[in-house]
Amino acid sequence: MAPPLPVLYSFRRCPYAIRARLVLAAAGLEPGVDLELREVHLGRKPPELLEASSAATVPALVLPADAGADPQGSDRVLPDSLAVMAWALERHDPGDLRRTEAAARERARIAALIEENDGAFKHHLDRFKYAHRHPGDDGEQHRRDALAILRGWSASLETGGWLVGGRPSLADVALLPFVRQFRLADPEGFDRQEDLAPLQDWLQRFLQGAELAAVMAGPWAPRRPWRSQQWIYHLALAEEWQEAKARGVYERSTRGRSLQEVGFIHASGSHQVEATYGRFYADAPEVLLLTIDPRRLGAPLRWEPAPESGECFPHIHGPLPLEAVLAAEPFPPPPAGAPC
Ligand SMILES: N[C@@H](CCC(=O)N[C@@H](CS)C(=O)NCC(=O)O)C(=O)O
Repeated sequence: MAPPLPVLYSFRRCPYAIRARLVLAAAGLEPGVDLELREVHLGRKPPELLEASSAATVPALVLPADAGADPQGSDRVLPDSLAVMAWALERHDPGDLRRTEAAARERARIAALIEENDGAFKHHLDRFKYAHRHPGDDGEQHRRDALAILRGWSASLETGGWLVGGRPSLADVALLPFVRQFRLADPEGFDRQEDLAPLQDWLQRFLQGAELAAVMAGPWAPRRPWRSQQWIYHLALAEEWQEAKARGVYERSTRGRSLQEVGFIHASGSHQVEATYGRFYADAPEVLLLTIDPRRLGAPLRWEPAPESGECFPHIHGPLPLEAVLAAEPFPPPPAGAPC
């Protein structure tokens, strides 16, 4: 069997995820071949991401344990774009994006630009672009503050050039997706800034280049949680799940029957969900699929045969604690929309 691929949790238009995908591509790592690319719905994060990374932001790269080196080893998680980019370039940096051979001052300049982008520029960008999320803040002032930073970057660019040392560096790759996002908030306003001509040219080359087009194209896995054999699943009526959340514990066994009546809570393995839904829930109004981490159950879990078919199903012999439920999602999942 082929060894599992690293998994990149991503979101198509997230600037952090875009820069990670750009650098992975620059390092020669191809989605679908060298890594699995999973498009995340940020409002319904898959349990695997929640489990892997406490920040649960994208991008996050999960590197499978090296079973050869350490049979007991566990997956390694790179929880943010900086870690993903560093890992990728550590493996292969054909364009010397990190400037390993250049003067230390170039590397310091790269680090300082990324820090300014991820700190002050992102701060102003969010408060200008998403002004409605920051009531009381002066969005226009944040736009001016962001523009002042852009002017500084523009002044350091020769027309047709790059931020550090006359050829592309990690600073360009790391900052461009954020400047793209700033422009998208008000393209005409951005293009009207005559004193930003070198920066506009730098951005346009990026927007029209093959690298960006490649990382914005597929192959994307659909936006829904990925089933995993390590979890078990339970179909719940939305109303009963809401009640359980209010009470602090879930004690329904299956549709129309309680834990007290049956003695255990019915559940399904990852391969059994659709059939269970078809047998018992297809005509129910609002159904949720609960993804359950068996390690967080207080009660015993036993795989036991169903009397009619003999097929084994997981049974939870006690109440289901809310903290064992990694996700509660409408089932069947709503149709995947176009990534925005
Ligand atoms: N410092 C992180 C920031 C990543 C980040 O904030 N990503 C956003 C999407 S653009 C996210 O995942 N937001 C979801 C959340 O915060 O729950 C990095 O460099 O990767």
